[in-house]
Amino acid sequence: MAVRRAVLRMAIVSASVLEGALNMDTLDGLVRRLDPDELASVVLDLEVQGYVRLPGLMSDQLVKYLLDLVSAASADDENIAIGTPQGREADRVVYHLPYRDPAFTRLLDSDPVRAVAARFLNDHWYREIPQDEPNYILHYYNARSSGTPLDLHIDSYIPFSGPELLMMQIAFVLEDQSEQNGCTVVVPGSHQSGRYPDRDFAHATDVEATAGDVVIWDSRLWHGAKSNRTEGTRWVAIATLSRWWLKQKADFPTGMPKDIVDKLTPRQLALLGFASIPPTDADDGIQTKKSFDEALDAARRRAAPQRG
Ligand SMILES: O=C(O)CCC(=O)C(=O)O
Repeated sequence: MAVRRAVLRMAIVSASVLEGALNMDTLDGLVRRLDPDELASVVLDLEVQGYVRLPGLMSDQLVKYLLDLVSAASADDENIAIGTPQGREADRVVYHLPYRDPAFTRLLDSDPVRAVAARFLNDHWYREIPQDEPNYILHYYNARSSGTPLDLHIDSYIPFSGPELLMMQIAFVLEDQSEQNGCTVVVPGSHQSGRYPDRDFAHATDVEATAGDVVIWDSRLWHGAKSNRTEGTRWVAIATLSRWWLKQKADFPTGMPKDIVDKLTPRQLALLGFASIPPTDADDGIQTKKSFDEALDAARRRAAPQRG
């Protein structure tokens, strides 16, 4: 009887592991869609306020899966980055999330993220990829848990106003974030100021959020993060998406491990920059805009052997 129960338990466990693995392959059912009204309101908030919070976008199962990966990577000494700016040693950061698990890239390829990002970052003159598909790329993608306060800054490097933007941040909230544990802060409307931030936290609004929410901001928005005054962590995975022609801050086409590349679709590879690798010389061609098929070819040629 005990043996039968154990066998049954093992079968249930392996079925749920399998189910989890299958879901993780596509993220089907793990990220909720935006209906047209919600999408219109998200777009309006981004245009007017420069940021928006999308409640409950990720399922608990997905949040746990990603949080476990980030926590494990952060516990690993090998993860300490060279060149951490002075004064930022108390922050915890896990760099290059696409190298760690395909789910991080798949999340960026999920319907709601594509719907919002394509609206702001697609190049309408990019003919090698169909216009209803994304042609923007991943600029960098790290997970962050606050330590000391992060001054108000912009991520677009230069301030400018107008309806067009170059980059946006997509923050996947993996743990509840509050004023106590170092939540993101923003200055609503500052993306249209055309000015560098004044670094005065008094103007900023706390962006409190629950694990599973996604917060998106225009990279010109003045923003930062409060200090973490708790014993716990406040993990958020932040992807910066940019126009396809901006130089990436992480060289994903060189660094992506082969075992992960093999699990991604051509569209996901293009998102990592494999469709816009600069040619080395004239023999390599003169085209910087490539198709999904060419992204797949480039990925097969360039993928780095498995790390570790
Ligand atoms: O950790 C946060 O909430 C904000 C991080 C941030 O400002 C950034 O990555 O540019």
